Amino acid sequence: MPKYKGDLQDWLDTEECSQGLRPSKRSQKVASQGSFCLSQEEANAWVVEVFPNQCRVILDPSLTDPLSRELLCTYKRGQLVGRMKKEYRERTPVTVGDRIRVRSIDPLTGVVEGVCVRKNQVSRSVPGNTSSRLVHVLAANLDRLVIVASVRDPEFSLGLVDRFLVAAEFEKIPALLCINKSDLSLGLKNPEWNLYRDLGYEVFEVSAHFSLGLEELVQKILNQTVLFCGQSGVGKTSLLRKLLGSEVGRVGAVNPQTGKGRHTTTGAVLLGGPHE
Ligand SMILES: Nc1nc2c(ncn2[C@@H]2O[C@H](COP(=O)(O)OP(=O)(O)OP(=O)(O)O)[C@@H](O)[C@H]2O)c(=O)[nH]1
Ligand SMILES: [Mg+2]
Repeated sequence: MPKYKGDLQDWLDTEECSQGLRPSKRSQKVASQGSFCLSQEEANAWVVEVFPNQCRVILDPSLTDPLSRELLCTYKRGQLVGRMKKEYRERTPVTVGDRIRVRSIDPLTGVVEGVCVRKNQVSRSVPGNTSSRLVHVLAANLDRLVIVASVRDPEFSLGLVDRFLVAAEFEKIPALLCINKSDLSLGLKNPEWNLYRDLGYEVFEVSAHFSLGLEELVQKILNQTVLFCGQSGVGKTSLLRKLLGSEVGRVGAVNPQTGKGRHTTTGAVLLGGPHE
């Protein structure tokens, strides 16, 4: 299935969407039906992954079907209109972590009928899109942001950590710092990240490779919906593999010339099942 490309030819940059602030009559009708502001009680599923025009969802267990089921659902672009803001427009009407109402079509597929109001969201501007403020909402309804950085390979960067902290503070999402690759920090005295401890943030020094410090981190995020974010190559996927004990995602070696990651993971996905 095609993934986001993030350029001007991106799959949602149609004529209708690019006129974001002047939605069509049909779209206005969809919006006025209120399908973007469902109450939590009206929802019956979680979005776990988003594709062009489709998303993978997990249905809540019901009395008739006590096992939660996974469906591939279509969503309408018109549904985007409901959350359109003056300052920006969102690339998709649903994102990972959204609570939605779904109508099943058959045991494997369905249609998204509505989306709940989000308690928070983390977004970034779509790269290469300069003509309008198009944002990519990475995830919604988060209990915590785990900002991952590494001791080196790639080098620790205050600026990058700050950017994620600003996003967390803006959305009032509790954040913590996870400094990975602690196996490479031997002999390092008073590292830069101590600054964040002084500011009151919790900092966990861990090593995915050597399973160091992971237990403390697990205790902190247990039963929460958490977004792991951070620069490419810091070891987010490696950490998730260790924490979830499964073969999730692909781990990619850092470029030995530049010391930077290779953007191995390209999309967000809700792992380990939803938490209410
Ligand atoms: N020394 C050391 N290397 C690690 C550790 N954790 C991960 N790595 C290495 O760091 C590199 C990048 O790991 P990934 O898990 O792919 O990093 P990522 O943050 O998911 O990267 P992107 O998907 O590109 O954003 C790989 O070569 C890993 O083997 C660690 O604890 N210590
Ligand atoms: Mg990755």
